[in-house]
This record gives sequence, C-alpha cells and structure tokens, in this order.
Amino acid sequence: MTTAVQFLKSDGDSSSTADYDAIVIGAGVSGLYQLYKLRELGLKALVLEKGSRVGGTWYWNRYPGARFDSESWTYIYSFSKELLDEWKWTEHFATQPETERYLNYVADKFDLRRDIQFGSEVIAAHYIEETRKWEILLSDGRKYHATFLITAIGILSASTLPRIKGVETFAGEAYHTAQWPHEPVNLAGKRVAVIGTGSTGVQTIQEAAKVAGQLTVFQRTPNWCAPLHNTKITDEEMEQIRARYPEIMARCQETPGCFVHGPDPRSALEVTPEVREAFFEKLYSEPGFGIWYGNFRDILVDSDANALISDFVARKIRERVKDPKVADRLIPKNHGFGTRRLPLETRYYEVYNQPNVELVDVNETPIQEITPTGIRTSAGEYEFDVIIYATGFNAITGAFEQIDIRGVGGRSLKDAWASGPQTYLGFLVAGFPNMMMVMGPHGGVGNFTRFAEFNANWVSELLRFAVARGATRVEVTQEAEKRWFGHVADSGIGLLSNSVDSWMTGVNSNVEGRSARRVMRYSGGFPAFREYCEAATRDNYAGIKFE
Ligand code: NA7
Repeated sequence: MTTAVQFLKSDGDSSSTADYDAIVIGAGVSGLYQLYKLRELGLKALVLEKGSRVGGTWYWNRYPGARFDSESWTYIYSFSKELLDEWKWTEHFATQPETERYLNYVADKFDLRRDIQFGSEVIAAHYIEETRKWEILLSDGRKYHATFLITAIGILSASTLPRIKGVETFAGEAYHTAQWPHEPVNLAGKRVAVIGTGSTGVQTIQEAAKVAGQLTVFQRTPNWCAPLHNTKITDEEMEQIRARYPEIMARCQETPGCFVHGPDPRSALEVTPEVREAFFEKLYSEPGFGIWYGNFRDILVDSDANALISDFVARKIRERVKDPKVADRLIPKNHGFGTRRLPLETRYYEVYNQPNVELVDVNETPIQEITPTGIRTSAGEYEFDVIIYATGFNAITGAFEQIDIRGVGGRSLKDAWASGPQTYLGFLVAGFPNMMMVMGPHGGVGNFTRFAEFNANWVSELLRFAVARGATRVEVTQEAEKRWFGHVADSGIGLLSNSVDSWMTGVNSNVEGRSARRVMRYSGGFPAFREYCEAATRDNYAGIKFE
C-alpha cells in the first residue's frame, strides 16, 4: 500500500514492538474479525485481550446451561465461504463450549493468535495530541502506542454483583455467571442459591435444578420467557443449511435484529381472536425468537396489542406451573411481553414443580444480608453451599468505564458520557480522535455476529479511506454526533421497551447513579442503520474530519 505518511507494515517492520498502526481491545467475536480486516488492510495490528484465550463473552460466560438463543447458523461469520463450508454446528442453538470451540477454530484457521496478546488487561488509553497516537497502558505496567485505537469490548462484558450487605462474607462457593471458573463446578446434591432471573439466570436455573440437592431462586423481577425448542442438527440438515447460507445471510440483512425472524405485517388488533390465538400458538411452538421478533407488527409498540400476547404467555405459565401462587409470582406485572430482553427457556417453568426447587420473591421478603453461611431475608435465614450471582452487567457503557479513556485535552470518556453515551453511528466520539468502536453505544443491537461483522467492515473502510489519504487524525464533528444522537433518540419514541427499566435502557441498581433510564441503543433496526452507515461512506464521510 502506498501512503503519504509512514504507516508501519505488518510484514517485516519490527522497529518498535510497542508501536502499532492499530490496537484492538478484545479478542471476542468482533475483535477477532476486526484483526482479520486490519491484516487485509496491511496495517500493523495487535489485539490486547484480558483473558487467556479467544472468545470474549463465550470465553467468560461458562456457567451451566450457557448457550445461544440466536440460531447457531445465523451467529456464524459470513466473510469466508470456506469457513461456512467447513464448520458444522451440532445444535440449532449451540452451547457455550461449542461456540468457544468455533471461535478458537476461526482463530486457528486464519492464524489470528500471533497478533493477539493474552493476559493483557487495558486499564488506560490516552490520546496524545502531539504524536497523534494513543498511549495504551496495561494493568501490569506495559505500555503500547498506536495510531488507531479500536475497542471491541462487547456490550455485556462488565459484570455487576448485587449491592447487598455482606456479599464478601459468604464462606461457601460464590460465582458470578460471567466469571465462571474454568475448572468444573460441582453442584450435585448441594444447597444452591441463584440470584437473578434474566436470560442468564433462566439458563443457569434450568441446569442447576437437575442436580442440586436444594435450589433456591431469588427473583426480583420475573421476566416473560418463551420456549427455545432447541434440537440437534443432523449431517443432512447441516448440508441443507450450508446450501442456504447465502439466503439465510440475506434474510438477516432485511430484519430489524438481523435474525431470520422479522415482524408479521398484520396488527394483533385487526385479526380475529381465533386467528390471533392460532398465530400465538404457532409462534410458541416454534424455535427461537419468532415469538418476539416475528410476531404481529404492533406488539412492541402498542400496549393493547402487547396486552394480548402478554395474556397468552401468562396463560401458558399458569398451565405449566402447578402451584397457582408460584405461577403468579413468575408472571411479570410491571412490564409487557418482549419489552425486556426475552429469555428463551427449556422446561424452565416446570423446574418450579420440582420438590427440590423453591422460588423466593425478594419483593415479598427482601434480602437483608448475605451471611457467612447463606442468605438472610426478612422471612428468615437460608443456608447454602453455593451462591450463584446471575445479576447481569453494567451494559453497553460499562466496559468503557473500566478503562480510563482520555481524548483531546485529557477529557475522560466517562465524564463525556456522564449523562449517557454520545456517539456517531456507534463508531466514533467527538473529542476522541482515532478511536473507533466496534459495537459501540448507539450502534445497532441484535444478532451480535451479524452486527459485529458489519461494524468491523465499516470501521475498516473508514481506515482504508483515512490511510489512503495519509490522514493521521480522524475525528467526527460534534454536529454529526449530535445529529446521530437526535436520530437515535427519535427512533426509540413509541417503543414500549423504552418505558421499562432494563439493561437496554441503562438501568442497573448495582451501579451508582444508574437508576434513571437513558438512551443506550439504536432501535431503528438494522436496515435503517446500514443505510445511515452506507450513506456516510457514500458522502466520503462528510461528518468526519481527516487531517
Ligand atoms: P440481566 O438480564 O440484567 O438480569 C439480571 C438479573 O439479576 C435480573 O433478574 C435482576 O433483577 C437481577 N438482579 C440484579 N441485581 C439484583 C439484586 N441486587 N437483587 C436481586 N436481583 C438482582 O442479566 P443477564 O446476565 O441475565 O442477561 C444479560 C444479557 O446477556 C441478556 O439479556 C442476553 O442478551 C445475554 P431486576 O430485573 O433488575 O429486578
């Protein structure tokens, strides 16, 4: 590549081991592919990864029952036909070990590991105006410099423990689901507590209930859940899937969440009760997110339409849970179906019919303290051998807050985002030149791999453009950032999910100052997001200054 400025080349230039064209933070789904793209551009790139292997989310979240609830064959990289042809998924919704194996396979196939440094926790990244480089500091004191800093740190990677008195005093085994040990954890016959009933809690509870001597679930807010209907993939079926990959990928590009499921054009309020009931039944009996993303077009925006599907699922819960009081506790009262992230389950509700499982509603009997031997609620003391915290994440911006990121004039990103994130297309932040975010706030959210691939491609095209012009400073204008924020805020108007507390609206009771809702994600859907991003490229990045 001929450039006006001297970019370091990936081949042969070893003049400075700590100096790179681009440093990527994170070797998960997006970081791995970003590295592949940087190599394609011929840039000298390094990935800094805190863990000891690749995988990101799929490396850390090894809790029992962890698996996709996106169809495996849509959560696959699409950039290499050879890779698509080689990889065989064994289940329609793959387990964490299988997904981790897949990401390791990708890392090996494309020889990515030689540019990934493991055990490297980035604690600070400062933009140095004079050199136009980012100075990146690791927790062990090592320092690196790069012209471009690319964050690929995930949207659900900064886990949060509950702020309950005595958390640190428990003398038994205690695990957060997102920091699960690599060694096997034996729950067989033990007294196990699970705090949290989000997607992670639901998956964990289903598995723990099979082996625990006694399982006690501490639930604060019940979530609407629907059946996953996972099945194995036969060799013959895998052949058919491979043949359909172009069609599957094209379908994902058309739907708001990049899933194979897209909204039904009908209104839930317009069809007859019989047609509606039959459609709900069909969706309830089918695999995956169809009941959430493939439902009537108005269930997520019209409260009357939403009440109909909520009522349907509430009836299902009552049918499946024998004790009506327990069923009632499991039915959400403060939000409608699908207005928070929908956990997909496999015999989750039936777990509560087992004699070894108890559901504690912490609204009725609040947790007062974690003690050395268990958990004390207002109703009494429970003794446990193991406490599992399925208490979620400081979502979307949490991973950024863990790094002291400073842009022009030493301004910290945390301060810049104090009342909520501000970005341009989720990729760039005004005042933070040469920093690009793959899957940053206000980009799209949905099927992660589909979005991540698109994100990394867009960032790579931007870099290609910058490098070709010899630009050493790339910064979005405040006006462009403001315009995008306005559009992001507008796109969320009318969505029922934006009137509900959840990680998608930035509420987390375990993080100081995060009790109010904020605009955290772009909800205009993938096709619109793609259109905005492609328009920016077509306009030669009019909202971005290249120097
Ligand atoms: P979530 O969906 O944020 O769920 C966390 C759960 O933990 C949720 O049920 C919380 O109740 C509960 N929680 C958190 N803090 C407490 C305290 N202090 N006391 C009692 N209960 C508490 O995280 P997940 O890991 O399940 O899922 C995150 C995403 O990962 C998921 O959406 C998928 O996209 C993958 P609350 O609802 O706040 O009352």
